[in-house]
Amino acid sequence: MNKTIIVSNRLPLQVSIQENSLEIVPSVGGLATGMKSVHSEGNGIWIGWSGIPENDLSPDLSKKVQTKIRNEKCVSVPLTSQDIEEYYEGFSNRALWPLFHYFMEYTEFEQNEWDAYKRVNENFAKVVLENLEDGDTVWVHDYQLLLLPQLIKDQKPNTTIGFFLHIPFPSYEIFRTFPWREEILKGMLGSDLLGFHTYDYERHFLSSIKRILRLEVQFNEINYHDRTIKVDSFPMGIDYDKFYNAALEHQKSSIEKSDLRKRLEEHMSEDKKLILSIDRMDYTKGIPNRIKAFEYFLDNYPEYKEHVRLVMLAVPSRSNVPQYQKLKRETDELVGRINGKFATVSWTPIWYFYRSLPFDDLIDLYISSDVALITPIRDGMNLVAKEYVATRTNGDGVLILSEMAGASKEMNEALLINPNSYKDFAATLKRALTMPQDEQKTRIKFLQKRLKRYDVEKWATEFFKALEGTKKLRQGKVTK
Ligand code: GDG
Repeated sequence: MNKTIIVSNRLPLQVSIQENSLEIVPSVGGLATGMKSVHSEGNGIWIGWSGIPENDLSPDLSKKVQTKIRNEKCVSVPLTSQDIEEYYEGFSNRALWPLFHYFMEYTEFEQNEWDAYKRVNENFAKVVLENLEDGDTVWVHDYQLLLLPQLIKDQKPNTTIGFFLHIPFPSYEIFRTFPWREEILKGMLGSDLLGFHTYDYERHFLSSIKRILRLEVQFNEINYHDRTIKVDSFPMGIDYDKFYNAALEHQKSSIEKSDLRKRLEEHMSEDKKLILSIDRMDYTKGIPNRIKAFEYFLDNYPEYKEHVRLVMLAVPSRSNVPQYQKLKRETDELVGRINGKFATVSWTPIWYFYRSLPFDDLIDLYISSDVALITPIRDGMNLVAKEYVATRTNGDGVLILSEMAGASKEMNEALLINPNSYKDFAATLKRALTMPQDEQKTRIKFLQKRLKRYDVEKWATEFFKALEGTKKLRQGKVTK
C-alpha cells in the first residue's frame, strides 16, 4: 500500500531525557494539526529532527530514542550540534530567513554554512530514501529543505513530491542577490507541486524561474526536464473549532477563572481597553516599530493615557543568533523607556511578557482583549491574527493587521495598516478603540465565516488533492 511521507526540519514532538526516563510528547502546533489526517492515514510517516543533537546521545540512547519516535509514526534525522549551528542557525536563519523577509542588511552568506545546508539536506534525502517505496508521496515543508525535492527526484523520479513554503518568496530583485540562486531554484523544482501562502509569493517565484533559469512558464506551470511542475497558492488556515470551542469553554460561568484572566479583567471596563500583541521574538514581526508607534499614539492622543494598556507577549526564539539577541535588548530598552515615560502610580502602559505561555493562557489573552495589534514588517501568513478572530465568540473585538502579513490578503475586514507609518498606526488604533459594536460584529462575522470554512485541515486536503492530481497527470502522460 502506498504511503505519504511528510518531511520538515523538526518532528512534531518533544523529546525529553531525564536521568532514567525518556519521554516523547507529541506537539499540538498548527502544522501537526493540519497534517493529522495525512499523517495518520495508512502507514504514513513523518521525517525530521528530534530536537536532540546526536552527539548528546550515547549509541544506546540514540537507538532507544529512535524506537520511541517510531511508535509515533516518526523517523528522526540525526543532526549534530555543528549541523544545527551551521545549517539551522547559520544558513537557514542567517541567510535564507532574512533574505526571504527582505532584511538584506541581516543576510550573511557564508560558504561553510552553504556547504552544511547541502550536507544536511543530503542527510534528510538519505533518510527519506531509506523509507521510500515506489508509488509513495512525499510532502516537504519549508525553507530549511529547499534542496530536498531534487535530491529525492534524482534518485526516485517516479515519486510524487510536494513542497510548501511557509515564509514569503521574495521578489526577483531580492532573490537575484543570492549567491546560490540557481541551486536553490533547481532544488525546489524537484517537486511536482509547489505551494505558497499567497498569489504574490507564487508570482515572485515564477518570475525568478523565468529570469534566472530562463525556463518556460505557462500560467502556473513550469516545463522542466520533460516534466510539468505546478505552482499554486494555498493560504494556510488554523484549527478553527479548537480555538472557538476553547474560548467558549473559558467563558462559561462555571469555570474558575485563571489568575491571569482575573488580572486582565481588573483592567477591563467601559473606558479601559486592552490591546494585545503576540509574536515570536523575531525582527520580522515589527516589535520595536509597534512599541514606538504606541508611544506616538500616547503622545498624540493623550486622552488615552491610563485608559489603554498594551499586553505584549514575545515568545523567545532563535536566541543563539546575534540579531535576535540584539532585538531582545532593543525591546527591553524600549519597553523600559516608554513605561518610564508614561507610567503613573496606578497605570503601566505596556505589560511585557518574554516567555512562552500555556495554551489556556493564550486563550485568556485572546478573549480578554479589545483590540489585537498584529503588525509584522514581513510575515509569510501569521496565524495569530486568525486565532484572535476565532476566539471572538461574542462577535466583538477589532483586528489591526499589517498589510505585509500574508494573512492580510484574505482578511479584508480587519483594519489593514502599513506598520512603518506611525501616523497611520495611531489613527487606526484610535479608530479601533472607538469602533461601534455593530461594526465590530459585522467585521468579525465575515472573518470567522471564512476562517471556519478554510481551516487547516482543508488547507492540507486541498494541497494533497492537488498533489495527487499531478500524479494522475504524469500517469496519463506515461500511458499515452
Ligand atoms: C511561520 C511563518 C506562518 C505563540 N506564542 C505562544 C504560542 N504561539 C503560537 C500561536 C501560533 C504560532 O505560535 C505562531 O504562528 P505564526 O503564524 O504567527 O508565526 P511563525 O511562528 O513565524 O510561523 C508564518 C506560519 O509559519 C505557518 O505557515 O503563518 O508567517 O513565519 O499558532 O498560537 N502558543 C503557545 N504559547 C505561546 O506563548 N501555546
